[in-house]
Amino acid sequence: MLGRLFGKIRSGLAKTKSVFTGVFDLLRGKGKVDQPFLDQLEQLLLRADVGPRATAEIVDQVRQAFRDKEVTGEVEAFVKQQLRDLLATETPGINWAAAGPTVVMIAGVNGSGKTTSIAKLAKRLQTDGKKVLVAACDTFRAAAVEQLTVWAGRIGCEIVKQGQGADPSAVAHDACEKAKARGFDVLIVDTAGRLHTQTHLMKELEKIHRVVAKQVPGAPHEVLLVLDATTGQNALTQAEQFSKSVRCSGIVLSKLDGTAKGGAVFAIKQKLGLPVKFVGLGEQLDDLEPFDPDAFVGELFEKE
Ligand SMILES: Nc1nc2c(ncn2[C@@H]2O[C@H](COP(=O)(O)OP(=O)(O)OP(=O)(O)O)[C@@H](O)[C@H]2O)c(=O)[nH]1
Ligand SMILES: [Mg+2]
Repeated sequence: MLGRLFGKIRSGLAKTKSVFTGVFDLLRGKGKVDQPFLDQLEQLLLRADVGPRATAEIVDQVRQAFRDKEVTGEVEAFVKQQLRDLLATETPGINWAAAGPTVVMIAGVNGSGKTTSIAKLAKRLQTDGKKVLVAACDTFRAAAVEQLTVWAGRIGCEIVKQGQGADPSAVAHDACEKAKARGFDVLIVDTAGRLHTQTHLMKELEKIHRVVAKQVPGAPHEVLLVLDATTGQNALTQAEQFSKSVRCSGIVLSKLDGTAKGGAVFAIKQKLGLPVKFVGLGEQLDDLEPFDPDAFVGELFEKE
């Protein structure tokens, strides 16, 4: 089981890893930690989507610690530790409600992977023994309700839905009532894709937020923003803009399998302070993993 899981993370990270190869080749090479070395480290980290701020911080720390010293294994270990520290979080996994249902709201732009991630998360939590309910609050498109219904059927979890065009907050309200009355452990709320510039849709999201907060104490316990990893630094801009309207608690980074831009996790955490809680590694139900910073950094630096 562990081998298979590790294999999936490994293959899911293959593309991201290929751009980090330059970083570890440099760190495992010969020479001195001089200005050309630091410049090259900077270029390579930027190319790996680590982002300007996080990159500047790492390069600065390396300069301070090793200036004009020989490049040894210590420099590599130091950079790895810097990368791990960037991702360190006090709130890994789901923030569970002390009592009653835990409400997880999912938000993000169109097509970022929200509905698929919900299905994967529901499956994972159900496998862990939780009683899971999903709410189809993307009432914008008929196909969206249908999509979640198909996933729920496949997983064998219950769903609360209404017709297309229904008020998403009303669906959220019903779902909260059901979750409380029927002893569900988790309610996962799907929402329609939206851009932060669509003011009325952002207001709608805030309304869903208000409704669940009123229905369930402490809810929403998580507001997870689903970001498409293939968009790299754009994902960062999206996260920044979304979190201005809705208080997000963490990120689901989807489609990591299809991109070399996974280094964006460093930029996201560094710039927004939002932890990446789960990563999507494919289109199937089993392709979601809790994000483990140590394993992530370790894997990036693992030689083939
Ligand atoms: N390769 C890969 N594809 C993914 C992953 N997650 C989602 N997808 C695909 O991305 C596409 C969009 O996924 P959805 O879950 O429908 O995205 P959404 O955010 O709900 O979309 P809207 O509701 O239209 O805003 C689908 O084709 C998914 O199969 C992932 O981790 N890896
Ligand atoms: Mg969707």
